[in-house]
Amino acid sequence: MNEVKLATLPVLMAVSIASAAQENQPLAGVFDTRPNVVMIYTDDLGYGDLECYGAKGVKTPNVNNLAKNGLRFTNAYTCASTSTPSRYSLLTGEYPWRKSGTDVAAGDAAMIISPEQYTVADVFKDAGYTTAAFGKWHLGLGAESGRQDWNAPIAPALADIGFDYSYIMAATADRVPCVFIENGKVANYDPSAPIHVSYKQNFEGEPTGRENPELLYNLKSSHGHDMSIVNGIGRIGYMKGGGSALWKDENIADSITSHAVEFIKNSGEKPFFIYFATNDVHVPRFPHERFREASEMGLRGDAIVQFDWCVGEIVRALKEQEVYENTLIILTSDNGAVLDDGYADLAEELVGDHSPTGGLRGGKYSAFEGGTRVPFIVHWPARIKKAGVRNGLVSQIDFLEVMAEVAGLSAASSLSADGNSSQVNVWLGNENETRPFAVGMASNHTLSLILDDWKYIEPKGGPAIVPWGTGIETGYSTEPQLYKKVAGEFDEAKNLASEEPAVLKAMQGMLENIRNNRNFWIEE
Ligand code: NG6
Ligand code: CA
Repeated sequence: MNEVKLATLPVLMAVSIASAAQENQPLAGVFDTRPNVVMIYTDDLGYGDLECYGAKGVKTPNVNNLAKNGLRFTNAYTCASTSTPSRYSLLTGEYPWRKSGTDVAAGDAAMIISPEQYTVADVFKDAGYTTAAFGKWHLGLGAESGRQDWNAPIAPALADIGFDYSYIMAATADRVPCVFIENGKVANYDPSAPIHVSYKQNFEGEPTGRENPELLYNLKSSHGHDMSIVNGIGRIGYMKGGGSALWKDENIADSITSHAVEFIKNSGEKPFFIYFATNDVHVPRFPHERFREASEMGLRGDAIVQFDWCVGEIVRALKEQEVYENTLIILTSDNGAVLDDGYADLAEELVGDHSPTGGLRGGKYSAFEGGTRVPFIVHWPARIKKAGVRNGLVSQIDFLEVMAEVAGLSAASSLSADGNSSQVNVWLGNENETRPFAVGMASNHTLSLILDDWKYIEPKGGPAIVPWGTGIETGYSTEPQLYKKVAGEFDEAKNLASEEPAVLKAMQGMLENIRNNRNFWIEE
């Protein structure tokens, strides 16, 4: 049983990484059937937050449809329990802990992915696709942190890492600057209100949430979020100006969706890749009026309904363009769920009997399952003929490599530091296949190693509860933790580290191998 399997584990294959991908050519023959690809990447949507994953008090009919007619995975992992590191890994295929500066980024962070790095957008461009990014970016812009001129074109930007078109928020909705950036320039730029941004000090005469709480007319902060006020909501960081370019939080979902729909309509003959990264359901949760009270859970539930509407609009546009059949839609989340993440939006008070993590321990920020296990749906009518639930392990680390396969790129060697192209079979639904392992990173960089039946959380000190008011258990401990799957779920209440020393040792060795070797893989 487990011992036998574990004994064969740490077999290592060190494969060199392609420094550039010029040698990659689209494969002849697959050209005409290559799908369009839409990656729908949600923010802070927990494992249990969609109706098709057991959500209560909220309806998600559009997502349910994708799950019903596609594949719904129950053991899919993101690479980290916060946004920036997860997104870094998703787009580059490199674990976030290999590269410094991939922690939750400020709104004035320099671009974290360097133009020399090969990204999933480059994969698609090399394969002859048109590429676009919409919504939350949170991976930095410009050459130097804190030195961007927001009143001029910013470089490097997304065009330098493979995106033909982009309409993004620099960081998060709770971080300044609160403007959309289209192809490296502030969208709807208002010359009468030049934009200044600082994460160090306020601009003279500008109100802040800390000093002027009476101006927080749309949402009050519960912790932090007490610097600049935009649209009656306190933010992280200081900004001045923006004028008519400032976003209204209630319109964010509409703005990114309408731009994505427009892009689909104008896509022309080439296949396209869309990275559609929603602001929902991150804080500040301030959905449009037409979604208010659409759920039984207040603003957080309403934001889920709004998200589902966005999915419906994308699907509708694909159908109108008659490309729905041959479009691969992947829907997943950057990290697990959180209720109170810094605004008094009653998420905790109104949650009722809904479990945002689907009963998993921990949540956003944590090493426990609630931090990195996420919804994961794959939908591609032309290709996936047998819909259903898949229980195999999946990791977002493979996105770049799997997409290279889907786009028909022939690669002489590995295209990423840590992804594995063979996982295309798992992603497209081969029932008998599973990833041999997944690695997750908590907010203090504690790593977890996940196998089919065992989960190991490495020892590292830290507070037992996220210290800034979310109430979430971190899973940090100075002791090693070893959890076993019981009836399909890791029992993260029962640490078996001292009872199962052989398993513990094997997993510790394997994690060290992964840490020390790019392209670590286990031979079948
Ligand atoms: C935290 C913020 C939280 C959220 C998070 C990043 C406070 C008190 N909390 O520091 O609100 O913005 O960073 O979330 O400021 S993420 O999903 O983008 O990683
Ligand atoms: Ca997030």
